[in-house]
Amino acid sequence: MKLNVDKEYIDKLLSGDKRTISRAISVVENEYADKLELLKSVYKHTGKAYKIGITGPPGAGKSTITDCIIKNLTKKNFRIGVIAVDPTSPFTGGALLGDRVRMTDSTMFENVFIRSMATRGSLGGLSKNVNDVCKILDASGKDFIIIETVGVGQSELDIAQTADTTVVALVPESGDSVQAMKAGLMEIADVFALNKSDRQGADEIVTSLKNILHLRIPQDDNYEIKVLKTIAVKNTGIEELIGEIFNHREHLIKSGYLDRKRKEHLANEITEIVNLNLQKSFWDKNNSDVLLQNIDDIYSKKTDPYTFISSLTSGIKL
Ligand SMILES: Nc1nc2c(ncn2[C@@H]2O[C@H](COP(=O)(O)OP(=O)(O)OP(=O)(O)O)[C@@H](O)[C@H]2O)c(=O)[nH]1
Ligand SMILES: [Mg+2]
Repeated sequence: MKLNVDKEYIDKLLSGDKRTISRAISVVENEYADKLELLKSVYKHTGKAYKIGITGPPGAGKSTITDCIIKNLTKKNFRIGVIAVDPTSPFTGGALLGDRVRMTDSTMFENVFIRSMATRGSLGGLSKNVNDVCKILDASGKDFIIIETVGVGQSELDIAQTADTTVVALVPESGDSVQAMKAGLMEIADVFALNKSDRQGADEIVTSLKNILHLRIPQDDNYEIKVLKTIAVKNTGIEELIGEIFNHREHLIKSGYLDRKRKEHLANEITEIVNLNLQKSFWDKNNSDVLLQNIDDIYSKKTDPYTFISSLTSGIKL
């Protein structure tokens, strides 16, 4: 796909034209040739959208919550971009976000842009891709960008490196709060949504989450993390959840932490891109071949990994 990244094209993107957004996202996602030129032109138009991350275990109701949030915010005339990372597997009973969200009227259709992104196989590149897609949506005039990721493994930690406010959705049957702690969800949550709280055991989980949060080492920004009960299928508790997201945003802006957080994210993003580029260029065909040719000698102890590494990287400052 070849774009003509001129002023006219950028203006069309900034105006929120859906086809233009869609093509721009394809270009950054698929690493087409125009990608850098596009991102360079877009960068100065970013920073206005507020990014909400929603993560949690498979089937916790993340897409249902996202759907409720979209409906609520579009009623308030906000423009929303949604990125659903690694959309649902057939095992969780979840549905593709795009299928779940019913565009009930034309204003909603006009103001919401949803994109699903597959992550399987794109090792290491997930957060970079999400960041790039965020920039496109941001520049296109969205007030909020919602990023949904399934919290299994690395992706939920990545989301906290992109989002301004991270919502962690848990459910009564996802086990106790100790599990959430083990999965690293405690560290990244700015607010907890205990979804499916129509089911048994909700109050117990809320209490134990709150207890654990009290034991947490106070973070330097001293924000009290709330645990809210939601029943997304009935739109119950969503208004409160959105209220809390807005409170957190207010807190970040007033305290100056939003700028600090975004600068940290930016520095991380740049580090990650440099790392990926270095890695890619180092493991070009030649070095990969040298490793393959020497692996027998290293394995059979004719030489050792460290001597080999020194010779392979000689001339590079490590
Ligand atoms: N009882 C009950 N069911 C719910 C609630 N919220 C969502 N569900 C149901 O839970 C199932 C999974 O919901 P999704 O919103 O697709 O969950 P998800 O977290 O996006 O799932 P994945 O993307 O596959 O991880 C669906 O059948 C929903 O209808 C709730 O509050 N109560
Ligand atoms: Mg989902």
